[in-house]
Amino acid sequence: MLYSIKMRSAKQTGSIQRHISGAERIVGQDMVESMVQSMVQRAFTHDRGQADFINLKIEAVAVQDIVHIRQLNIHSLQATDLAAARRLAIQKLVSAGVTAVAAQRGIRQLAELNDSMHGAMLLSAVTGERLDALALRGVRASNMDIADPENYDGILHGLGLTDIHVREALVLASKVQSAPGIRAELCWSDDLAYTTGYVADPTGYFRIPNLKKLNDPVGGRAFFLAPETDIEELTHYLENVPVLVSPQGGSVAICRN
Ligand code: WAQ
Ligand code: MG
Repeated sequence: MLYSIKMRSAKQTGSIQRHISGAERIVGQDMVESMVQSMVQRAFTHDRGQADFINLKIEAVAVQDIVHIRQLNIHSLQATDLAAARRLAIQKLVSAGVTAVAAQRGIRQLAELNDSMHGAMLLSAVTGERLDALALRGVRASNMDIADPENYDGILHGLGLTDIHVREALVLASKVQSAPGIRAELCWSDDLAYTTGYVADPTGYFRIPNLKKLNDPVGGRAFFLAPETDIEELTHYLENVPVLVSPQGGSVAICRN
């Protein structure tokens, strides 16, 4: 039997409860306890602060419901400052079929957030207009994990990518690109010191350094949708359908722009 474990943690600051960290995995029963332990530890030792509220959910996943997909290939791009990084992100979005206007509007909408969203904005890949009405909640991709963690960790390690941000973001991005109607994703972290973000499209996961200003606590994600995407169907897939991602180490490339 497989179990989905979800953790989210927060900290009360004045009258506001701020998000600290979240994590989710799908693991065999034998791994549930140790996974819970490491998630709790993470909530207590996060650089956004020490959580004073931790929510844990553990539920069985029916094996026959699981969708199996492939991990996106990883590409590491180069950009030496914020402006260059954002130009590069726009370039990648445009090559994924997002219009230049929509790409620019997407970057602006993430950059102008006053506080981190919980999930992602759904944006039109044509106009850049926001399509969901979920404000700071946004749409959360959930119920996904890697199918073969040891192999995956080995692949990432071999690329020098040992940070948990990459590990998790790549699984999320792989699920998102397998969803109906998605053209591309843009993301940067809400973790203060984590400035590398990415653009993903069906052809790969493109890491972009300096996509966020150092020590900026506001992160965000935008999913760019093809015209006439069924938003309800897409949201259901992203939030509820359990997905296991098969690691791919084969065709990793370093791209220089
Ligand atoms: N579904 C949709 N959006 C989400 C989710 C989710 N499950 N989790 C987070 N977000 C949104 C939310 O708006 C956050 O504020 C924002 O993304 C950033 O979340 O290869 O760590 O978890 O080195 O802080 C990129 C790694 C790391 C790049 C991204 O995102 C690399 C990261 P964080
Ligand atoms: Mg974070």
